[in-house]
Amino acid sequence: MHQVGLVGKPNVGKTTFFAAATLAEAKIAPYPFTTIDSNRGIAYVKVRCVCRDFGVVDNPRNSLCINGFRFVPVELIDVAGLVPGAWEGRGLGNRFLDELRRAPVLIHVVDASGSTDIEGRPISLGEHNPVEDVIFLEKEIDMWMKSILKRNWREIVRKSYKNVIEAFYEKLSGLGIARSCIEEALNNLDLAKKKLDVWNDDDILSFVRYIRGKAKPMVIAANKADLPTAEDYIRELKRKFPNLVVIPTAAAAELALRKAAKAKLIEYIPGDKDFRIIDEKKLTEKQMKALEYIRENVLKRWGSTGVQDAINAAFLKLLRMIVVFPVEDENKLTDRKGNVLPDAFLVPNSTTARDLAYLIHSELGDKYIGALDVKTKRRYPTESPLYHRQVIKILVRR
Ligand SMILES: Nc1nc2c(ncn2[C@@H]2O[C@H](COP(=O)(O)OP(=O)(O)O)[C@@H](O)[C@H]2O)c(=O)[nH]1
Ligand SMILES: [Mg+2]
Repeated sequence: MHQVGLVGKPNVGKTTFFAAATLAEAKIAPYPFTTIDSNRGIAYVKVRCVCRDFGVVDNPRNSLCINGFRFVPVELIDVAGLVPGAWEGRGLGNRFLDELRRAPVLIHVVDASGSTDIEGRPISLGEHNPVEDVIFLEKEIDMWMKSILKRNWREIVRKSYKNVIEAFYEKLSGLGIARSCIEEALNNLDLAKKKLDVWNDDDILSFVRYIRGKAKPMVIAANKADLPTAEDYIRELKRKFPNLVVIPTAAAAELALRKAAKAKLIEYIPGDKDFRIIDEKKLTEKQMKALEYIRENVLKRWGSTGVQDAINAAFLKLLRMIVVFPVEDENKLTDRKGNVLPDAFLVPNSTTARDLAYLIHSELGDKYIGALDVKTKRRYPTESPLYHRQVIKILVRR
């Protein structure tokens, strides 16, 4: 399953975000535990389902369909809080960085209200600028990657005589970094022709910076957006980091809404711009006040709690993934067992029908002879990448 890591200093709301995002309406059969363990859980990418386009009622197996929205599971990791100096092993630094190795995309949760200092200690509202946190976290990761290279530098230099990319790849592949990314960094930074013997610290740093930006793209979840000091800081974050995706979030609000929905007190679907109270008599005065606070300070101000948007942005924007719906029967839109639109797959936007066949099953890949675009009922070219929300039938050799 695709992973996304939640990172940031302590007390910004990572665990609250995690709890909210992994509290689902229903559990999905193939994944028996909605929460895998204390810091790994199932969250969802939300896309418009194709069921309404086709006017059918679906029965999903690997995902959920709620009110015409398909929720595709992804694994969310609540990484230990990061404090300055983590790369040198401070705090839970090493654990933090180890978790980070595997995640191809990150959500950096910052306290946009400015009520926690650089190490996450509570301070008064607005006192700390979250822009510093973004700079600090990027630097931590850079320093950590740089330390890995520095530690192995002689070996890398020696191996580079034969093949520079392989020399780096050997040390960086464990962090989920591809050869193509290393090659791109060398070329774009004009380091391809510079012998490794004469690289200085700045060369190494700009190299890892480039790689980190590509291999560990980050959504900034500007959390605690309900608090009055958040608005200005969110504007500043967007201005200072035009290349990052900054999404205002209120994780605590999302958690409260999902809990209320689960308790059947309100109707609310993750990502919605409002909720509906089911029976006012069932709510205590305190609950009513809390819901009203959320409506005024989160939903009306920001359009949603942002939690679902942040997860969506990580996969659909940063990783440029798409969701496709394979079926076996192009008329009934079913699998062999008669399930309508059973599966939704989150895949890179470069995925072809043949790639998808292999993702589903290696045998299916081996027997692939073509594909049918179910919407048009035409053959879909084998070399063409699939498109978002495509319903596709894989044709196989018998
Ligand atoms: N006002 C407000 N407080 C929040 C929000 N999200 C989390 N918090 C609070 O921030 C504190 C730290 O949250 P926690 O999830 O434990 O942070 P972590 O250390 O990053 O995992 C808790 O008191 C939360 O209730 C939010 O959206 N708004
Ligand atoms: Mg936590």
